[in-house]
Amino acid sequence: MGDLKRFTSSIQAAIKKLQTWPIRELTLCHHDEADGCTSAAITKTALERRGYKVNFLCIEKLFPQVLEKLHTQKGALIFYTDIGAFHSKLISDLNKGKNLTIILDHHDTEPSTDSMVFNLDPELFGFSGEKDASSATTCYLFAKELDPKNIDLAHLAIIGSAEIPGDVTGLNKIPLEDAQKQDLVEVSGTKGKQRYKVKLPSGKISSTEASSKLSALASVGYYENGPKLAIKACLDGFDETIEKKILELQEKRKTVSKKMLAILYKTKLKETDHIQWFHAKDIFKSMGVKVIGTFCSMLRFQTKLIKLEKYIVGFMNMDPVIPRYGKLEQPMTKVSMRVPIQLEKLINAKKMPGASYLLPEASKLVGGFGDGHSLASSSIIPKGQEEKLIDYMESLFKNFS
Ligand SMILES: [Mn+2]
Repeated sequence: MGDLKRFTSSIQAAIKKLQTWPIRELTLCHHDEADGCTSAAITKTALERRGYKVNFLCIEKLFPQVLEKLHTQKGALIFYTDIGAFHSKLISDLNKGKNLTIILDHHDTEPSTDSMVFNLDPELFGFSGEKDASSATTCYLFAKELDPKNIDLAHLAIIGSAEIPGDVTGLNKIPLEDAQKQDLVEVSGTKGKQRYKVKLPSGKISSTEASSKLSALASVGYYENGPKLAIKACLDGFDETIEKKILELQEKRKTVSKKMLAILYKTKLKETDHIQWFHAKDIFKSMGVKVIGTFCSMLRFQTKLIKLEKYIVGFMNMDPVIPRYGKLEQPMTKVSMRVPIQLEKLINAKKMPGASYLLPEASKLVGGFGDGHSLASSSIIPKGQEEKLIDYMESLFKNFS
Protein backbone atom coordinates (compact mmCIF):
# COMPACT_ATOMS: atom_id res chain seq x y z
CA MET A 1 0.00 0.00 0.00
CA GLY A 2 1.21 3.45 -0.79
CA ASP A 3 2.27 6.28 1.48
CA LEU A 4 -0.49 8.90 1.27
CA LYS A 5 1.17 11.16 3.81
CA ARG A 6 4.36 11.45 1.80
CA PHE A 7 2.39 11.88 -1.44
CA THR A 8 0.33 14.69 0.11
CA SER A 9 3.38 16.51 1.40
CA SER A 10 4.93 16.35 -2.09
CA ILE A 11 1.76 17.89 -3.52
CA GLN A 12 1.97 20.60 -0.85
CA ALA A 13 5.59 21.31 -1.75
CA ALA A 14 4.62 21.80 -5.41
CA ILE A 15 1.78 24.14 -4.41
CA LYS A 16 4.11 26.13 -2.19
CA LYS A 17 6.48 26.61 -5.11
CA LEU A 18 3.56 27.49 -7.40
CA GLN A 19 2.50 30.25 -5.00
CA THR A 20 5.92 31.88 -5.24
CA TRP A 21 6.02 31.66 -9.06
CA PRO A 22 5.27 35.06 -10.64
CA ILE A 23 3.69 33.82 -13.90
CA ARG A 24 -0.11 33.56 -13.97
CA GLU A 25 -0.46 31.96 -17.40
CA LEU A 26 0.34 28.34 -18.11
CA THR A 27 0.44 25.55 -20.67
CA LEU A 28 -1.58 22.52 -19.70
CA CYS A 29 -0.35 19.59 -21.73
CA HIS A 30 -2.80 16.69 -21.53
CA HIS A 31 -3.53 13.31 -23.06
CA ASP A 32 -6.51 12.86 -25.38
CA GLU A 33 -8.47 10.07 -23.69
CA ALA A 34 -11.19 10.36 -21.04
CA ASP A 35 -8.72 10.28 -18.15
CA GLY A 36 -6.62 12.97 -19.84
CA CYS A 37 -9.65 15.19 -20.48
CA THR A 38 -11.16 14.85 -16.99
CA SER A 39 -7.65 15.52 -15.63
CA ALA A 40 -7.45 18.68 -17.73
CA ALA A 41 -10.97 19.78 -16.69
CA ILE A 42 -10.18 19.37 -12.98
CA THR A 43 -6.79 21.08 -13.20
CA LYS A 44 -8.05 23.93 -15.38
CA THR A 45 -10.96 24.69 -13.06
CA ALA A 46 -8.82 24.60 -9.92
CA LEU A 47 -6.21 26.89 -11.46
CA GLU A 48 -8.70 29.32 -13.02
CA ARG A 49 -10.33 29.69 -9.63
CA ARG A 50 -6.95 30.92 -8.47
CA GLY A 51 -6.79 33.47 -11.29
CA TYR A 52 -4.55 31.58 -13.72
CA LYS A 53 -5.01 31.67 -17.48
CA VAL A 54 -4.85 28.14 -18.89
CA ASN A 55 -3.72 27.32 -22.44
CA PHE A 56 -4.37 23.72 -23.46
CA LEU A 57 -2.09 21.54 -25.52
CA CYS A 58 -3.65 18.12 -26.12
CA ILE A 59 -1.21 15.57 -27.45
CA GLU A 60 -1.67 11.96 -28.43
CA LYS A 61 1.95 11.05 -27.78
CA LEU A 62 4.74 12.93 -26.07
CA PHE A 63 6.92 13.83 -29.05
CA PRO A 64 10.46 14.67 -27.92
CA GLN A 65 10.38 17.71 -30.22
CA VAL A 66 7.25 19.02 -28.49
CA LEU A 67 8.99 18.64 -25.13
CA GLU A 68 12.07 20.39 -26.45
CA LYS A 69 10.05 23.34 -27.68
CA LEU A 70 8.05 23.65 -24.45
CA HIS A 71 11.15 23.56 -22.30
CA THR A 72 13.27 25.99 -24.32
CA GLN A 73 11.13 28.61 -22.56
CA LYS A 74 12.42 30.37 -19.46
CA GLY A 75 10.33 31.23 -16.43
CA ALA A 76 7.21 29.55 -17.84
CA LEU A 77 4.64 27.49 -15.97
CA ILE A 78 3.93 24.05 -17.45
CA PHE A 79 1.50 21.37 -16.29
CA TYR A 80 1.29 17.81 -17.62
CA THR A 81 -1.77 15.68 -16.93
CA ASP A 82 -2.12 11.96 -17.78
CA ILE A 83 1.04 12.27 -19.84
CA GLY A 84 4.63 13.20 -19.06
CA ALA A 85 5.50 10.92 -16.15
CA PHE A 86 6.92 8.25 -18.44
CA HIS A 87 9.35 10.90 -19.74
CA SER A 88 10.09 12.64 -16.43
CA LYS A 89 13.80 12.05 -16.90
CA LEU A 90 13.83 13.68 -20.35
CA ILE A 91 11.62 16.54 -19.11
CA SER A 92 14.06 17.10 -16.23
CA ASP A 93 17.06 17.08 -18.58
CA LEU A 94 15.44 19.59 -20.92
CA ASN A 95 14.08 21.85 -18.20
CA LYS A 96 17.34 22.47 -16.31
CA GLY A 97 15.64 24.56 -13.63
CA LYS A 98 14.16 26.99 -16.16
CA ASN A 99 10.41 26.49 -15.85
CA LEU A 100 8.14 25.47 -13.03
CA THR A 101 6.82 22.12 -14.23
CA ILE A 102 4.18 20.07 -12.46
CA ILE A 103 3.42 16.52 -13.63
CA LEU A 104 0.07 15.05 -12.51
CA ASP A 105 0.00 11.53 -13.92
CA HIS A 106 -0.22 7.83 -13.07
CA HIS A 107 1.88 6.10 -15.72
CA ASP A 108 5.14 4.26 -15.06
CA THR A 109 7.73 6.81 -14.08
CA GLU A 110 11.07 7.73 -12.59
CA PRO A 111 11.70 10.45 -10.00
CA SER A 112 12.41 13.90 -11.39
CA THR A 113 16.05 14.92 -11.47
CA ASP A 114 15.37 18.66 -11.71
CA SER A 115 14.31 20.62 -8.64
CA MET A 116 11.85 22.66 -10.73
CA VAL A 117 10.10 19.56 -12.09
CA PHE A 118 7.58 18.27 -9.56
CA ASN A 119 6.66 14.74 -10.53
CA LEU A 120 3.48 14.03 -8.57
CA ASP A 121 2.91 10.49 -9.81
CA PRO A 122 1.39 8.25 -7.10
CA GLU A 123 3.56 5.39 -8.46
CA LEU A 124 6.52 7.11 -6.78
CA PHE A 125 4.76 6.77 -3.43
CA GLY A 126 3.95 3.08 -3.64
CA PHE A 127 0.56 3.26 -5.37
CA SER A 128 -0.26 1.44 -8.59
CA GLY A 129 -1.26 3.60 -11.55
CA GLU A 130 -2.97 0.56 -13.05
CA LYS A 131 -5.16 -0.13 -10.01
CA ASP A 132 -5.17 2.53 -7.31
CA ALA A 133 -5.00 5.85 -9.08
CA SER A 134 -6.12 7.40 -12.32
CA SER A 135 -4.51 10.60 -13.50
CA ALA A 136 -7.80 12.39 -12.80
CA THR A 137 -7.52 11.29 -9.15
CA THR A 138 -3.97 12.66 -9.00
CA CYS A 139 -5.27 15.96 -10.39
CA TYR A 140 -8.18 15.89 -7.96
CA LEU A 141 -5.87 15.42 -4.96
CA PHE A 142 -3.80 18.35 -6.21
CA ALA A 143 -6.91 20.51 -6.69
CA LYS A 144 -8.26 19.62 -3.26
CA GLU A 145 -4.93 20.48 -1.66
CA LEU A 146 -4.89 23.80 -3.56
CA ASP A 147 -8.31 24.66 -2.16
CA PRO A 148 -10.70 22.38 -0.25
CA LYS A 149 -13.56 24.03 -2.16
CA ASN A 150 -12.46 22.10 -5.25
CA ILE A 151 -14.11 18.97 -3.86
CA ASP A 152 -17.03 19.82 -6.16
CA LEU A 153 -14.83 18.34 -8.94
CA ALA A 154 -14.65 14.90 -7.28
CA HIS A 155 -17.11 13.19 -9.65
CA LEU A 156 -14.90 13.99 -12.65
CA ALA A 157 -12.17 11.84 -11.12
CA ILE A 158 -14.66 8.94 -11.08
CA ILE A 159 -15.09 9.29 -14.85
CA GLY A 160 -11.30 9.39 -15.27
CA SER A 161 -10.95 6.29 -13.10
CA ALA A 162 -13.34 4.33 -15.34
CA GLU A 163 -10.36 3.31 -17.52
CA ILE A 164 -9.29 1.09 -14.61
CA PRO A 165 -11.40 -2.09 -14.67
CA GLY A 166 -13.29 -3.26 -11.58
CA ASP A 167 -14.57 -1.52 -8.47
CA VAL A 168 -13.06 1.82 -7.49
CA THR A 169 -10.22 1.12 -5.09
CA GLY A 170 -7.07 2.65 -3.57
CA LEU A 171 -6.59 6.39 -3.98
CA ASN A 172 -9.55 6.57 -6.37
CA LYS A 173 -11.76 5.99 -3.34
CA ILE A 174 -10.95 9.48 -2.05
CA PRO A 175 -12.82 11.33 -4.83
CA LEU A 176 -15.51 8.62 -4.74
CA GLU A 177 -16.24 9.26 -1.07
CA ASP A 178 -16.04 13.04 -1.55
CA ALA A 179 -18.47 12.82 -4.50
CA GLN A 180 -20.86 10.62 -2.52
CA LYS A 181 -20.94 13.14 0.33
CA GLN A 182 -22.00 15.84 -2.12
CA ASP A 183 -24.51 13.63 -3.91
CA LEU A 184 -22.48 13.85 -7.13
CA VAL A 185 -22.32 10.10 -7.63
CA GLU A 186 -24.65 7.15 -7.08
CA VAL A 187 -23.10 3.78 -6.38
CA SER A 188 -25.07 0.63 -7.20
CA GLY A 189 -24.42 -3.09 -7.66
CA THR A 190 -22.72 -5.64 -5.47
CA LYS A 191 -19.07 -5.88 -4.51
CA GLY A 192 -16.96 -6.64 -7.55
CA LYS A 193 -19.68 -5.39 -9.87
CA GLN A 194 -20.15 -1.82 -8.73
CA ARG A 195 -21.55 0.82 -11.06
CA TYR A 196 -21.16 4.56 -10.68
CA LYS A 197 -23.64 7.14 -11.92
CA VAL A 198 -22.16 10.59 -12.07
CA LYS A 199 -24.15 13.80 -11.91
CA LEU A 200 -23.30 16.28 -14.69
CA PRO A 201 -25.19 19.49 -15.53
CA SER A 202 -26.86 17.56 -18.40
CA GLY A 203 -28.07 14.79 -16.08
CA LYS A 204 -26.88 11.49 -14.64
CA ILE A 205 -24.59 9.29 -16.70
CA SER A 206 -22.69 6.10 -15.90
CA SER A 207 -18.95 6.67 -15.47
CA THR A 208 -18.09 4.09 -18.14
CA GLU A 209 -20.47 5.61 -20.68
CA ALA A 210 -19.13 9.10 -20.00
CA SER A 211 -15.60 7.73 -20.32
CA SER A 212 -16.15 6.10 -23.72
CA LYS A 213 -17.96 9.19 -25.02
CA LEU A 214 -15.16 11.51 -23.92
CA SER A 215 -12.53 9.23 -25.45
CA ALA A 216 -14.37 9.08 -28.79
CA LEU A 217 -14.80 12.84 -28.77
CA ALA A 218 -11.20 13.68 -27.93
CA SER A 219 -9.31 10.95 -29.76
CA VAL A 220 -11.37 10.20 -32.87
CA GLY A 221 -12.22 13.93 -33.02
CA TYR A 222 -8.64 14.96 -32.26
CA TYR A 223 -8.35 17.07 -35.42
CA GLU A 224 -11.87 18.48 -35.07
CA ASN A 225 -11.58 20.35 -31.77
CA GLY A 226 -12.64 17.16 -29.95
CA PRO A 227 -10.37 17.59 -26.90
CA LYS A 228 -11.76 21.04 -26.17
CA LEU A 229 -15.34 19.78 -26.54
CA ALA A 230 -14.55 16.88 -24.21
CA ILE A 231 -13.32 19.25 -21.49
CA LYS A 232 -16.43 21.34 -22.01
CA ALA A 233 -18.60 18.21 -21.68
CA CYS A 234 -16.91 17.38 -18.36
CA LEU A 235 -17.79 20.78 -16.94
CA ASP A 236 -21.06 21.72 -18.66
CA GLY A 237 -22.42 18.26 -19.47
CA PHE A 238 -23.24 16.51 -22.73
CA ASP A 239 -25.50 18.92 -24.59
CA GLU A 240 -27.27 18.17 -27.86
CA THR A 241 -24.50 19.52 -30.10
CA ILE A 242 -21.85 17.46 -28.31
CA GLU A 243 -23.99 14.29 -28.35
CA LYS A 244 -24.47 14.76 -32.09
CA LYS A 245 -20.74 15.18 -32.63
CA ILE A 246 -19.98 12.03 -30.61
CA LEU A 247 -22.46 9.99 -32.63
CA GLU A 248 -21.01 11.34 -35.86
CA LEU A 249 -17.46 10.43 -34.79
CA GLN A 250 -18.45 6.95 -33.60
CA GLU A 251 -20.22 6.32 -36.93
CA LYS A 252 -17.21 7.55 -38.87
CA ARG A 253 -14.87 5.25 -36.97
CA LYS A 254 -17.23 2.32 -37.47
CA THR A 255 -17.60 2.86 -41.22
CA VAL A 256 -13.88 3.23 -41.81
CA SER A 257 -13.05 0.25 -39.59
CA LYS A 258 -15.47 -1.90 -41.59
CA LYS A 259 -13.80 -0.78 -44.79
CA MET A 260 -10.34 -1.60 -43.39
CA LEU A 261 -11.53 -5.00 -42.22
CA ALA A 262 -12.95 -5.81 -45.66
CA ILE A 263 -9.62 -4.91 -47.23
CA LEU A 264 -7.76 -7.17 -44.82
CA TYR A 265 -10.08 -10.10 -45.52
CA LYS A 266 -9.21 -9.67 -49.18
CA THR A 267 -5.48 -8.95 -49.00
CA LYS A 268 -4.65 -10.71 -45.69
CA LEU A 269 -2.04 -9.47 -43.22
CA LYS A 270 1.64 -9.73 -44.06
CA GLU A 271 3.56 -12.23 -41.97
CA THR A 272 7.00 -12.84 -40.51
CA ASP A 273 7.98 -15.58 -38.04
CA HIS A 274 6.29 -14.00 -35.01
CA ILE A 275 4.40 -11.00 -36.38
CA GLN A 276 1.39 -10.34 -38.61
CA TRP A 277 1.05 -6.77 -39.85
CA PHE A 278 -0.76 -4.34 -42.14
CA HIS A 279 -0.51 -0.70 -43.16
CA ALA A 280 -3.72 1.35 -43.14
CA LYS A 281 -1.96 4.23 -44.95
CA ASP A 282 -4.49 7.10 -45.15
CA ILE A 283 -7.67 5.12 -44.49
CA PHE A 284 -8.05 6.60 -40.99
CA LYS A 285 -7.04 10.07 -42.17
CA SER A 286 -8.54 12.99 -40.22
CA MET A 287 -9.03 10.81 -37.14
CA GLY A 288 -6.67 10.73 -34.17
CA VAL A 289 -4.04 7.99 -34.15
CA LYS A 290 -5.72 6.09 -31.32
CA VAL A 291 -8.09 4.62 -33.93
CA ILE A 292 -5.45 2.22 -35.20
CA GLY A 293 -5.05 0.86 -31.66
CA THR A 294 -8.80 0.42 -31.30
CA PHE A 295 -8.87 -1.33 -34.68
CA CYS A 296 -6.01 -3.70 -33.72
CA SER A 297 -7.80 -4.53 -30.46
CA MET A 298 -10.85 -5.52 -32.48
CA LEU A 299 -8.70 -7.62 -34.84
CA ARG A 300 -7.72 -9.84 -31.90
CA PHE A 301 -11.17 -11.38 -32.11
CA GLN A 302 -11.25 -11.87 -35.91
CA THR A 303 -10.13 -15.45 -35.53
CA LYS A 304 -10.81 -16.33 -39.18
CA LEU A 305 -8.47 -13.60 -40.32
CA ILE A 306 -5.58 -13.60 -37.89
CA LYS A 307 -3.00 -16.12 -36.74
CA LEU A 308 -3.61 -16.85 -33.07
CA GLU A 309 0.06 -17.22 -32.18
CA LYS A 310 1.42 -14.06 -33.81
CA TYR A 311 1.68 -10.45 -32.59
CA ILE A 312 -0.63 -8.02 -34.41
CA VAL A 313 0.95 -4.81 -35.70
CA GLY A 314 -0.92 -2.00 -37.46
CA PHE A 315 0.50 1.13 -39.10
CA MET A 316 -1.19 4.36 -40.12
CA ASN A 317 0.12 7.59 -41.59
CA MET A 318 0.06 10.49 -39.17
CA ASP A 319 -1.19 13.98 -39.87
CA PRO A 320 1.98 16.12 -39.68
CA VAL A 321 0.18 18.98 -37.90
CA ILE A 322 -0.48 18.89 -34.16
CA PRO A 323 -3.43 21.21 -33.35
CA ARG A 324 -2.36 24.28 -31.30
CA TYR A 325 1.27 23.30 -31.69
CA GLY A 326 2.34 23.24 -35.29
CA LYS A 327 3.98 21.01 -37.82
CA LEU A 328 6.21 18.05 -37.00
CA GLU A 329 9.72 18.12 -38.46
CA GLN A 330 9.26 14.98 -40.54
CA PRO A 331 6.39 12.73 -41.68
CA MET A 332 5.63 10.10 -39.07
CA THR A 333 3.80 6.78 -38.85
CA LYS A 334 1.78 5.60 -35.87
CA VAL A 335 2.26 1.95 -34.87
CA SER A 336 0.04 -0.15 -32.61
CA MET A 337 0.72 -3.63 -31.26
CA ARG A 338 -1.84 -6.01 -29.77
CA VAL A 339 -1.82 -9.73 -29.04
CA PRO A 340 -4.35 -12.51 -29.65
CA ILE A 341 -5.69 -14.20 -26.51
CA GLN A 342 -3.62 -17.36 -27.00
CA LEU A 343 -0.41 -15.34 -27.12
CA GLU A 344 -1.58 -13.29 -24.15
CA LYS A 345 -1.33 -16.37 -21.96
CA LEU A 346 2.24 -17.06 -23.09
CA ILE A 347 3.25 -13.44 -22.41
CA ASN A 348 1.69 -13.52 -18.97
CA ALA A 349 3.65 -16.72 -18.27
CA LYS A 350 6.81 -14.89 -19.49
CA LYS A 351 7.27 -17.49 -22.24
CA MET A 352 7.05 -14.77 -24.90
CA PRO A 353 8.25 -11.14 -24.78
CA GLY A 354 5.75 -8.42 -23.90
CA ALA A 355 4.45 -5.81 -26.33
CA SER A 356 5.89 -3.08 -24.10
CA TYR A 357 9.37 -4.45 -24.79
CA LEU A 358 9.23 -5.37 -28.49
CA LEU A 359 7.70 -2.28 -30.06
CA PRO A 360 9.29 0.56 -28.01
CA GLU A 361 12.69 -1.13 -28.19
CA ALA A 362 12.61 -1.62 -31.97
CA SER A 363 11.09 1.84 -32.48
CA LYS A 364 14.11 3.42 -30.82
CA LEU A 365 16.34 1.63 -33.32
CA VAL A 366 14.57 3.31 -36.25
CA GLY A 367 14.51 6.78 -34.67
CA GLY A 368 11.08 6.59 -33.07
CA PHE A 369 9.68 6.33 -29.56
CA GLY A 370 7.01 4.29 -27.88
CA ASP A 371 5.53 2.97 -24.67
CA GLY A 372 2.82 0.64 -23.41
CA HIS A 373 1.89 -2.39 -21.38
CA SER A 374 2.81 -6.03 -21.83
CA LEU A 375 -0.31 -6.77 -23.92
CA ALA A 376 -0.70 -3.48 -25.80
CA SER A 377 1.82 -0.91 -26.92
CA SER A 378 2.21 1.85 -29.45
CA SER A 379 4.87 4.02 -30.97
CA ILE A 380 5.63 6.72 -33.49
CA ILE A 381 8.33 6.13 -36.09
CA PRO A 382 9.62 8.10 -39.08
CA LYS A 383 7.61 7.28 -42.20
CA GLY A 384 9.34 4.76 -44.44
CA GLN A 385 10.83 2.75 -41.54
CA GLU A 386 7.90 0.33 -41.24
CA GLU A 387 9.51 -2.80 -42.68
CA LYS A 388 12.78 -2.13 -40.92
CA LEU A 389 10.85 -1.93 -37.66
CA ILE A 390 9.30 -5.34 -38.28
CA ASP A 391 12.78 -6.76 -39.01
CA TYR A 392 14.20 -5.26 -35.81
CA MET A 393 11.33 -6.69 -33.78
CA GLU A 394 11.96 -10.11 -35.29
CA SER A 395 15.63 -9.86 -34.34
CA LEU A 396 14.63 -9.10 -30.73
CA PHE A 397 13.08 -12.58 -30.44
CA LYS A 398 16.60 -14.03 -30.77
CA ASN A 399 17.50 -12.40 -27.43
CA PHE A 400 14.49 -14.02 -25.85
CA SER A 401 14.55 -17.67 -24.90
MN1 LIG B 1 -4.82 7.62 -17.66
